[in-house]
Amino acid sequence: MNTDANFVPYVRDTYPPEEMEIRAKEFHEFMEQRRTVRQFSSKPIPKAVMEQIVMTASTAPSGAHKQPWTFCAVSNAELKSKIREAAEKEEYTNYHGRMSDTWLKDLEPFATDWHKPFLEEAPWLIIVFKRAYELDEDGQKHNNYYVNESVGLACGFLLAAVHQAGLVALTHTPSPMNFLTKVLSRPENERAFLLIPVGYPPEQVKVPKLTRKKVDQVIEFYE
Ligand code: IYR
Repeated sequence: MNTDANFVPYVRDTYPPEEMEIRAKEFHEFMEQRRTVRQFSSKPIPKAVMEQIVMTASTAPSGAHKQPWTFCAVSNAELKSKIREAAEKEEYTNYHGRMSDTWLKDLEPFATDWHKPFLEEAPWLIIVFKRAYELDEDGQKHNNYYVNESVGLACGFLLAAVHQAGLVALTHTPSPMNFLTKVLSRPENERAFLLIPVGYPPEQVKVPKLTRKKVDQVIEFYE
């Protein structure tokens, strides 16, 4: 029902083209500095920072504004150990037969293996759950919409917020991830989507020597 009462005025600053270009360029330069990091300092990060980062993620657009996500922020050492143990068990199987030779070859530049020490080292693990449906008071199921798209967008916003805070993150996909439902006692309408360790980078950390696609490799203009 699109009655006027459902709508409120929206005002935001706009910029002339030159300033727009500078702002867009500066944001690009800022985001170009983001790198995925696989080692973390164990230096603590205040809960309030994590809360702000998650609330930025939660500003993402979502299907019918259902915000079909739950972010579990884990700093508890015992839980982190449990998560590491279960993830390494799955990853061992992945690296010893479940992943194709081509896949393993594609991963060589990143020097990954089944060991996942970052799951204990990082001060925070954010486990992102997607919510396939909601249950009302009568136990009726109400499906959410475009759940993968929505939660993917929220994770993108989260990574940008982590970067803005001067922290680093890893988008980790232990596979399969269903052990997280059990370890974190999540309800049956939630499925683990991504596991994102967040922390300070350790001093003198190294990252793979990568280049990003150039402008003409990623944009096709139709003018
Ligand atoms: N989930 C595994 C393997 C892995 C897969 C891809 I694609 C990566 O970009 C990185 C790792 C792991 O976390 O090691």
